[in-house]
Amino acid sequence: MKQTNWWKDAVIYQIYPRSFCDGNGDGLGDIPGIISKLDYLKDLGVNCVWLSPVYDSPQDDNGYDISNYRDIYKPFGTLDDFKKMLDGMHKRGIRLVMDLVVNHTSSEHPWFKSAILDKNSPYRDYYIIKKGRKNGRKPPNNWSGFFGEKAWERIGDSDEYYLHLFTKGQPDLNWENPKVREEVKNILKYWLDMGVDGFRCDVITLISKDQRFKSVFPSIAIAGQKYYVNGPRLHEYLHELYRDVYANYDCMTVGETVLSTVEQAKLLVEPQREELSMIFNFEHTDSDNYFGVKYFYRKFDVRRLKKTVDKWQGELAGCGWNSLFIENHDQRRSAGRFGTDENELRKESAKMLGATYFFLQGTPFIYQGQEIGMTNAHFQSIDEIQDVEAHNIYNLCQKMKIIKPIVGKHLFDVSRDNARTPMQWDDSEYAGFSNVKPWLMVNKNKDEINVKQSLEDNDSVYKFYQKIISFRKGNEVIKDGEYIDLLRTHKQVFAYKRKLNDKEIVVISNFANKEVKLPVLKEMNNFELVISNYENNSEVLKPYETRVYKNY
Ligand code: TEU
Repeated sequence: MKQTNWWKDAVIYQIYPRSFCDGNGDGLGDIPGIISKLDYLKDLGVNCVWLSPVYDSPQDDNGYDISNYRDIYKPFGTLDDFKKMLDGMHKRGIRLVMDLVVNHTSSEHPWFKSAILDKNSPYRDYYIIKKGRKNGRKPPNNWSGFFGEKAWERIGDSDEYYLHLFTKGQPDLNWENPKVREEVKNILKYWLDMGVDGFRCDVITLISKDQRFKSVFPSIAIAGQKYYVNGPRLHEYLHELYRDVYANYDCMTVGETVLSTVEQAKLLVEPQREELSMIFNFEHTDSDNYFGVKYFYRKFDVRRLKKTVDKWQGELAGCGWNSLFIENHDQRRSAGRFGTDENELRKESAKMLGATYFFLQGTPFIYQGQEIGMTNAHFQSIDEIQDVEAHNIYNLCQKMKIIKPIVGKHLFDVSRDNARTPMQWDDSEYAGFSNVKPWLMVNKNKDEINVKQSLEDNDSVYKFYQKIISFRKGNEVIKDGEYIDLLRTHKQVFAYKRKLNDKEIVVISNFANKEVKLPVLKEMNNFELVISNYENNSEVLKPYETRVYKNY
């Protein structure tokens, strides 16, 4: 099958189905709700959707725990609804990328149920089940997972344990078993044959585990990562999926590569290696924390962000493809994080962030609500939060007196639920998301920040996103041009150039809430100012001002 690489021209919109739109009045978003908003997506200008999981699931981790890979979670709709949605997207020129969660299943998956019920079950070897140490009294090793839990759970009162790098309800699959890999390939084919255009591959760098299962020097979280992140057979497995499945479809894959270095990531995306189309790297999301741990808050400094962006843009040039994002369902909202979400400059800041990442080399992703400048929820108590990760870490902090003051209230500010509050469609009681009380609280600012208002206001963040999307479309300089960093050491300005032959685009953004005089702006006189968030073209950049220039 000819690979057209359509994804290099895509602008991808992420939908978190639970929080997008409730079509059947149960307080939970669903597929009919998404169908009712397809024209909205088309008008925004995106041409692809990444849909977070809609498969059948007990929802311990909001669908990232799948109990049936071939059916839809009932409260979200039916397979027929799904097909209708897919068809509606394709009719509007929008492709669909599904979430593929195959590092683990749900503990409610029939494979797992059979595996733990019966030692002779053919599914026993689908999972990673090992004898514990000390006659089963201690787990097989001291690994811990991502959500503040130990990585092993004892099976009843037997001497055996199963591995789960996320919650107990998310047992890890045993990719060493060729049958598991065949199952995964069949799942991929099932959806691709239905017409789906690709996959966002959840925690894909965790699928291969070092089979020695050795203990490590103890640490609070993610102990053992050197044995399960970028494991020994990762590349072999991914290439196998490519060879047996992806190569036969004009599809794309984007791998979630938590904790990967740029060198490791490169190996996943070099086209001749035939593994993944692109990857999500997270290094830039660590520009406001210490040690890559989001709970260890550190004041955001744009120089750290620039350094990371320069690195990934430079290293992948010519040998891989970047994915570009500033928000997703696991990250808090960007305006109050890398800019401000305080009312006065909230809009300017959201627009500035949009323009800054949108013209880098790679494929941009927009997370639902980002295009109207939705902000963090400002949770006041753990009871307002639903997310299993936040609850686990909260409980861990209660137990560990040293950690408690370090994490403190910050736990609420970094909680994933900040990004998961219901999409704000209008200013009605439940923000037009639902007509009953939603599963998670609506942000208090729904009267000021909502889609209805954004469509009426010519100066809205939404209208700005329409502009940047349309400027990107078909623009070869943005797609293929070289990335050149400018003003590298500047304390508050992020600036770069994209260059293809004689054509140049320059982006200059002020990341601070104060003006800055930039003599270099004089040199921009022979450029055309194509996009900006202020009516102003002087040598001074206003707070959170952004300007995009071109010379052709
Ligand atoms: O996230 C993987 C992941 O590493 C996260 O646990 C991340 O470290 C954390 O969310 C940061 O707060 C993926 C999905 O995106 C996430 O929603 C799932 O919970 C997780 O995998 C398990 O499937």
